[in-house]
Amino acid sequence: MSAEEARVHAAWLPPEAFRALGSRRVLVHGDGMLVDTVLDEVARACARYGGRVWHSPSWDVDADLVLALRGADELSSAAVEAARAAGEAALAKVGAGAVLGDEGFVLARAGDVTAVLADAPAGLLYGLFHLVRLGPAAFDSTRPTERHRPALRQRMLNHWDNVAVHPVMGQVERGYAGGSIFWRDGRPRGDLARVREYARLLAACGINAISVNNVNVARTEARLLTNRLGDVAEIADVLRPYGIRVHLSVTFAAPVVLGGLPTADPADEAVRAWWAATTRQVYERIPDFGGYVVKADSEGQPGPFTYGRDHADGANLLADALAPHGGVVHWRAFVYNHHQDWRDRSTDRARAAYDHFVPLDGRFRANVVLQVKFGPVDFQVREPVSPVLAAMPATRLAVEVQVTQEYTGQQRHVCHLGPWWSEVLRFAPWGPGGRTVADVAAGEGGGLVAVANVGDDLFWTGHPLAQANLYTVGRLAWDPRLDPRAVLDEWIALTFPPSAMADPELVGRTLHEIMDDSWRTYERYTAPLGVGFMVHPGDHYGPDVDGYEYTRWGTYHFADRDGVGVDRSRASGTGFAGQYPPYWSQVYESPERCPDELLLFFHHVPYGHVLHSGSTVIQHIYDTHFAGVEEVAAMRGRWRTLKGLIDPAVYERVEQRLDEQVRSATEWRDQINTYFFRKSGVPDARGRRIH
Ligand code: GCW
Repeated sequence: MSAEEARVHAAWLPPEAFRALGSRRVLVHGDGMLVDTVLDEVARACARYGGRVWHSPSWDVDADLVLALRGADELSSAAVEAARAAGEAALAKVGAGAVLGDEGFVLARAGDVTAVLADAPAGLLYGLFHLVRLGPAAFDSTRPTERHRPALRQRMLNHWDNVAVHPVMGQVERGYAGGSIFWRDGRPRGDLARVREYARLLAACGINAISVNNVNVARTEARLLTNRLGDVAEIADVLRPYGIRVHLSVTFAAPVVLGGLPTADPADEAVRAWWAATTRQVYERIPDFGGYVVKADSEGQPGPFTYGRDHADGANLLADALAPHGGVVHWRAFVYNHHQDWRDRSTDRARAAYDHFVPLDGRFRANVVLQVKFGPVDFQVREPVSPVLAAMPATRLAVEVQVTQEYTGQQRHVCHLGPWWSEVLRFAPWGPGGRTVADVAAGEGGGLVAVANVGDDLFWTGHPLAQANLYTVGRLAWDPRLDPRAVLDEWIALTFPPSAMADPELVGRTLHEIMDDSWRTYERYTAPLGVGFMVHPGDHYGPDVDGYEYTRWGTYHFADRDGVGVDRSRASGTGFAGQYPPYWSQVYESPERCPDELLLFFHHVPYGHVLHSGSTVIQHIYDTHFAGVEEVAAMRGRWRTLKGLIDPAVYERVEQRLDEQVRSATEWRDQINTYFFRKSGVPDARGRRIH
């Protein structure tokens, strides 16, 4: 182990988290690469904590824990067969049709034995990590039977990692955790042990797919598909034992830039043949390759529009090449005019994904997954849910969220996003009580895709508390109904194991106090009431209220001396509100019914407009910005109570970042408040200092 490896933070898999498991007598039964992974994990834990492990022994053994494949041969061990029978009985009780599938498992108690049964090796691996999460509770004699299956089939991370350092975006586009764990200066980073640790962490929270390069595909990265495929295969080999499939971002222009063809037109036979042949070679090298991720006709990336074709033509071209091998294409719906004239009030970026894609519903091949950003604009701290998610019943849809905190404090601010994603996934686009966004993502075999926040930083994510965002996104993809607070509990108990803490109760309570509401706190001190942006152009960090106001990017707030906000109503605005099914369309259309937090996303209102909260818009802006900074100061105070109680390296890193968060939040408060005071001339009702 190198000195660096020794220092890399263990995140949610410290050895201590394996204590309960590692001190037991464990029997693993079944075969397969992922069963070997289970065995390896158990063996390491047992070596450390004094337990024992057997693999399909032919003699009778006494075990405390049995992890078995249902289809594996009978064993002569009575305890094992009893455990298996208990698992089967438990399954039968859940009812017919209660299948476990490729990734599910059942956990049951048989006498003194805990049994985990699965149909496939991946199920055993997920069962193992479930046991780790449960800790000693997995061995409670009263433990009830549980059956677990992922709600979403595809639980994917997109890395926006560049192979060669990009002159503006660097090694990782929107990366806030150092370099890439895969690439450095044009080459593989060469630390596959670190990639393996990463795979473990991801499997332990339920992620089963990763794309390893940026969706903006430059020259060097394009070649990962062909003559640099070996670099991708090496990563795939390391991820495979943890049940994670590799995907690749490709450029739509690949037939031209790599194949030397004169065109990339989807209707051209030579282009189709090139994609088919190239894809065949990918599968020869990486038999379980997941597929392609494509950003086409978006922010300067090439796409089918060049040839007068639409996005269905483009996506289907790649889907046809992947279909014989079982691959999928994740085609991104993030398509809009990034050369908008700010004077042009008829164009609305929020409308773009719907306008481009909804007319194509029904035309995509079965192995196309349309990847839709959760909101209509761009990963803001508050946006309505994208109406595309309710408008394409004949298309497989994946919801895309951003774990990397581009717009939410860049891993310098604590901003725990679990509650936000949970709100999005639970949102019912057809009205309260109806199907949810999570149902949509589950139903048609789509999934959840998250832009990763990981780099080669020793804490993985820059801000140690941002690890919780990565953990949470995996867990919510596995089960979107989980309470984000409970998920945070899991993360806390794994990362700060109670058995290794002097005062676990204080640590847990303090982390909840700091993190639970931190997303809303961030919302309070940044752009108000859903209006979005107001960030410094380019790097997107810190306030710059008019930074984007007269640019081509379509992200405006339209503040003047009388009011602020974007009129997206049908009656007098861009009509975006009309893209929703009737219930929400009516709610959003009306400034009276529109939820406060989205008011300025949908309406331009006077500063004196009274919110549901009873406050005026201008007073709300002042109040939330003062409150937000106070909350951040309180977070810092709380964190300081943990000094000496947790790993000093974690303590110090977070403390430094909290100092920056206090500074930055103060800057946000003062710029936003001053801006709106100067625009409106309305003083703060409470007479606080505005500059
Ligand atoms: O949020 C924006 C980012 C771009 C990114 C783009 C996208 C990868 O500012 O850096 O490009 O979204 O999602 O494609």
